Amino acid sequence: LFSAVEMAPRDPILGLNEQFAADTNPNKVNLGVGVYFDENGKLPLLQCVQQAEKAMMDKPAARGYLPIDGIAAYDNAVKGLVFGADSEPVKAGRVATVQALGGTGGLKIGADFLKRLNPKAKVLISDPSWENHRALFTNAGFEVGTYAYYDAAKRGVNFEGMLASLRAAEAGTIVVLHACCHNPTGYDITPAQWDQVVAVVKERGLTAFLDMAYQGFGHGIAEDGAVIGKFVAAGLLFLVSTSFSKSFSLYGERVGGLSVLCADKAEADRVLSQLKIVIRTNYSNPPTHGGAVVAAVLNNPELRALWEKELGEMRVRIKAMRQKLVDGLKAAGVKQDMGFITDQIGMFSYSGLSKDQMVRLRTEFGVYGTDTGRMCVAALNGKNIDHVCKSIAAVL
Ligand code: PLP
Ligand code: TYF
Repeated sequence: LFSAVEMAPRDPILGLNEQFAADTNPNKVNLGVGVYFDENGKLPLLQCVQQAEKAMMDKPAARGYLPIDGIAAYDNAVKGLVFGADSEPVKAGRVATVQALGGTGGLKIGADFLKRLNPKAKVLISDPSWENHRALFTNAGFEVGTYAYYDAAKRGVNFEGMLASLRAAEAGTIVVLHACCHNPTGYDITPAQWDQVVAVVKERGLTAFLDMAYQGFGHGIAEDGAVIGKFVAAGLLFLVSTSFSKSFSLYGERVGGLSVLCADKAEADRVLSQLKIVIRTNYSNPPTHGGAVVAAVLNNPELRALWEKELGEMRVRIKAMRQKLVDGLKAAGVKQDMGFITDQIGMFSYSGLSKDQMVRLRTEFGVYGTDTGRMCVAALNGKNIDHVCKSIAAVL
């Protein structure tokens, strides 16, 4: 029955983890996968999460099935975070939000829903993008193309190219946009450039699908969320996927969501009913624990303040590591200006290193990044940074 099944290629990023685990180099550093590690190189368990979990343990609850669209208090908290609790769309009840299995789950529910709605639509992702964007939308049945984004020579965004790609897209094209902290490049567009993107999306009748996997890792929770307000203000209807994997350090709990902004409440009710069919026919309903923890934190003022503080600390530490990387590379003898690393934002740095250099980093020095030159600066710390700087200097 399965004799003709071929071996599928490994995920280029998650596959690196296996290679890293097998590496016996005592100085090895994993800058491959996008995971935040603290100053001690440990995956943090946030205090706000621990406190919410303690409170839950004190009052143990049975675990029946959740509603198909998840915990209501969770969905409301997601709406508040994405659109603002007092925003017009939330107050008008025109946002349909469902709990999803991480940000990936939110993207997949959205993709399946859009495929039913407009089967002929094409999808555009940034060039480059998180590789799973292409795979996920392709598997949902879409033809996936790219819009211009990264300019390697300039070390930044090819914004004119981006606008030109969007202007050339057919009406109805689904455009996947990184709301903040672009993965993999680390280069975001400015608020003024977002205004121009919003205008083109509106003019050309495109469908924006905002992927918000790093809210709070850029400039702040509200600052990173402000891009959503721009689409709302333009009167657009669009989709937003949310991930709490990074912002709550709850990677394995698979907590995320999908929000669809509709014209009015009646439309949102109809859209929600369709999202529920997508969910029901895939996995029936989401798991309880992660959503309950995030809802408990976001809906309790003290825990929420603690979360904002802890998220702020992660954000600030990543920025400090970027500066240390720039300084350390200089001290290690790198002649070229590496200052672009502090222009980038979020968890990643597109280092500009070639595939050969990345392979050397891995095999000779135990420093793991992706072949494309992406490094997760959120995994740097005071102990591993010297080794990373010296290793990069050696391959440059
Ligand atoms: N979208 C982007 C741009 C990401 O980098 C990630 C990374 O994890 C995701 C979505 C998926 O998030 P999750 O792990 O919550 O599924
Ligand atoms: O880009 C990253 O490293 C994270 C984690 O298939 C990730 O977004 C990577 C690959 C993948 C799922 C998650």
